Amino acid sequence: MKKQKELEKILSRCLLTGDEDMAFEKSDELIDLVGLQRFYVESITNVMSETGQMWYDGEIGIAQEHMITNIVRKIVQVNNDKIETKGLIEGLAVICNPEGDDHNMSNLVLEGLLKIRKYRVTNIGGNWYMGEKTKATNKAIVDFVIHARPDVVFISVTIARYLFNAKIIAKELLKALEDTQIYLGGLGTQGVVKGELQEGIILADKDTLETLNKV
Ligand code: B12
Repeated sequence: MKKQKELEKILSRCLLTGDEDMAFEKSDELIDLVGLQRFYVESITNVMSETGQMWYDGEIGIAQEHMITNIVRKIVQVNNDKIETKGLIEGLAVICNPEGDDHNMSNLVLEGLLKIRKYRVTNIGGNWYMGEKTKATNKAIVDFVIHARPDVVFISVTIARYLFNAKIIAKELLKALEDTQIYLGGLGTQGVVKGELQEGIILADKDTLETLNKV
């Protein structure tokens, strides 16, 4: 635990200075120490929330935050690519964000965690903001997922004001996909209380691995 915290601190420092090579090196050390899954749900989340805090406190600018986000994204993508996906697959998963929400690092992390569990993953997260066309955007997301007929859908919402959109997407998917597990999670769901979601929509646990192990 102490070693993990120390390494996370060094990783944060490498990211702050834009030292990509050292950031990769420290990430590899962390993965050796705690494993890829805990690196994703603990180290990446810790380092990113610390980055957010520094930006919030005015210690770093938005450009520096973007630089850090871009390096971390590379680290997650490189590690996701290393996950072996040979043999029988468990099922198909689609990961998405609601219209308006630009936070998609969680999608990449979830992609890796599902890949480890032998899911074939389609990630349609990205910058879905399309001016005033909220309804059309949500429909595009819903239509895509329905057409894919996945076994599992992960809807990730970070900004609470887009929770409404996420709920609309979940509701539409629930109507059309009888045998699909529909999960709603992310920082934007923190204020959601048990029972608030429509029956059939699963609220992700704060402990992401707890949820992933039940999929
Ligand atoms: C990077 C970042 C950005 C980047 C996003 C880049 C990108 N393409 O992703 C940029 C700069 C674009 C950005 C913009 C904004 N951001 Co921002 N951002 C962050 C930051 C620093 C890191 C987020 C991150 O990548 N975390 C790492 C991932 C892996 O962690 P995670 O998302 O929590 O996911 C974990 C779990 O939640 C879970 N999970 C997530 N979804 C799901 C779904 C399911 C089904 C399951 C099972 C699990 C699960 O899995 C992960 C592993 O455990 C956070 C700070 C923080 N505390 O996180 C702020 C933060 C999220 N942003 C915030 C804000 C306010 C904004 C802006 C509104 C700022 C502004 N004034 O413009 C804009 C909004 C833009 C938009 N329309 O979306 C606030 C959100 C507060 C709130 N909840 O409403 C935060 C918390 C910063 C803060 N302290 O104020 N941001």
